[in-house]
Amino acid sequence: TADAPWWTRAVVYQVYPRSFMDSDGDGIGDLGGVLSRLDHLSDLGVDVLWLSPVYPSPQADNGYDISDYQDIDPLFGSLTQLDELIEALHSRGMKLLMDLVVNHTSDEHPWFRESRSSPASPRRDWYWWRPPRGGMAAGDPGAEPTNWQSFFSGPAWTLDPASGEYYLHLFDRKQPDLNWENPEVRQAVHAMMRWWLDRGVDGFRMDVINMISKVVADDGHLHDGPPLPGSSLGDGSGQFLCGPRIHEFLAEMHREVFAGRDGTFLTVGEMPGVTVEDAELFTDPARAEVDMVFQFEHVGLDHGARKWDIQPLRMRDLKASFGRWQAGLATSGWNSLYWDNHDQPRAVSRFGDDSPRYRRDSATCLATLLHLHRGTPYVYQGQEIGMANYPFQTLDDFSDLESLNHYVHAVSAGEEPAHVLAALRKMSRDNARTPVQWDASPSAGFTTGTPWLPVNPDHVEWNAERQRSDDTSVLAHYRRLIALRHENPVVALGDFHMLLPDHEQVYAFTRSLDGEVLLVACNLSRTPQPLADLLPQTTGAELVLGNLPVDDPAVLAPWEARVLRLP
Ligand code: ISL
Repeated sequence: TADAPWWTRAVVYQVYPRSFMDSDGDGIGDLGGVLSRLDHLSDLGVDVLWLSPVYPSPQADNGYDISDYQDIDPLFGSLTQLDELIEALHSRGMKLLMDLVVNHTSDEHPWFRESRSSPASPRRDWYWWRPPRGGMAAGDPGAEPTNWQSFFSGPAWTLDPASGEYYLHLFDRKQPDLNWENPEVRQAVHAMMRWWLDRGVDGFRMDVINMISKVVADDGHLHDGPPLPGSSLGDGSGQFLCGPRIHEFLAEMHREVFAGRDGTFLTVGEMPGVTVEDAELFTDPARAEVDMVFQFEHVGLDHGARKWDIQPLRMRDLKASFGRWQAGLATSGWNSLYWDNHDQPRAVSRFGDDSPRYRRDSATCLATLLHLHRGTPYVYQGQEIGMANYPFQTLDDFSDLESLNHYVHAVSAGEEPAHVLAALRKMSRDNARTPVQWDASPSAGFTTGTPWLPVNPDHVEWNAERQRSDDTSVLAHYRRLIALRHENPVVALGDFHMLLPDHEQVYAFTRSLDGEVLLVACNLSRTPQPLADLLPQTTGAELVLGNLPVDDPAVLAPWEARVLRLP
């Protein structure tokens, strides 16, 4: 266990800078704000800060559309402040992960401007330019080179009238995909990454990194995907998720950027649709690709093909999924663990119970469950104080382009507006993007100006200041969980074994290492559960950490979580 990498004991905290803390009163969070709240992170005990994008950007997708990889957007501050942040984190023993968004750039990046300027441009081939589908005229309905649907609704291709060719964008039209087949593109990205490491950053969270390799025929042709029900578009994911050269590209990146460097780094690849089998290859240390991946299985269990088709989560599906990932990466590779992030609804509202009675208990129960799994836990800003979904009323309350595009497309395709809005309320990414609730003041201590997204009215009760001095708060519980991982090697490295796989209310498992066995039991319901009957081995076990005062050792109260040491 002594030679296990440092990140097996680490907890990562994600900052979405736009919504974290505003230092200049423009209503948008910034680096000055992050610098002013570092005590919050060191008090919590986290080891790594992952900073969502702060690079110059038109902000079409809140910074995931980058127009300059080697600077800071004035909206967020300056390179000098970024250097200060590196320094301030390092002096507190923390590390900084930058967000690496290189599947696509902004359409306002100089690379794309050059590429678009002419089919003869030396940068033309840095992006995916294709003529209209055979025999069709540019701009005709269905003339897009493939039928792929973009993740943000509509076709994944946009016509450039000047050349009569289309460019590919798996996300928004302002996010053209880079062509990783071109070695110059790869070299430019590697050089940029080295530049950041030389500046002192400690690694990268790699945005949709499993989409950089597309299936390309020898003649350069890209292929259609299966048609989507009720749409003229198709599902292209088979043509670009974990494509044929993905392992090669990541191994090359590792070689070109990290190999032979002094220091301790962390790389985590965001990989929608990745399978356990693929994840094991990506994270096998012997292959030197990435340290861990974000997988998406558990955040897909409560909806159908689209995230907007909401369905109830069945506990046995969650257990089967997490259990498979724990088993699949048990001997080589490593898991990252998360409930939510800036793209997902708030965990307590989605997986817990955000009613006043159970909000605190379910937030701490979910935290215990996740942090006791084997893997590196990620805390998304505000989760540590039990922040919940926002009470959106009308369409005007939403800001995210994914939500707004979906509304327009769904309604024009004949879906009932009230139904579409109901799904947005539950699933919109804006739920995660309201400002962090620092205190009970009118703008929650986030800004002296008008916040870019309204603060949740519940901040009067749910805020960091109030929880800081309360030993029973969600915040205090997170502090204890993080400390437990640091102190106890079983939490970091112990073997995982799922218990009661079919039980719909109790989520239980053991972790064991060198003869020490922890049993974790969580009641994910409002109904008391007969712990001693379900798991007799818990009788007389020592309580290591719980989220509620133990009323009856034989019974798990609603949303109670216990970490027990078995004799
Ligand atoms: O948010 C999603 C679910 O609706 C995903 O499809 C999401 O777009 C996907 O997880 C990729 O996310 C990342 O890349 C996007 C960016 O908008 C997200 O914020 C980012 O996390 C494009 O860069």
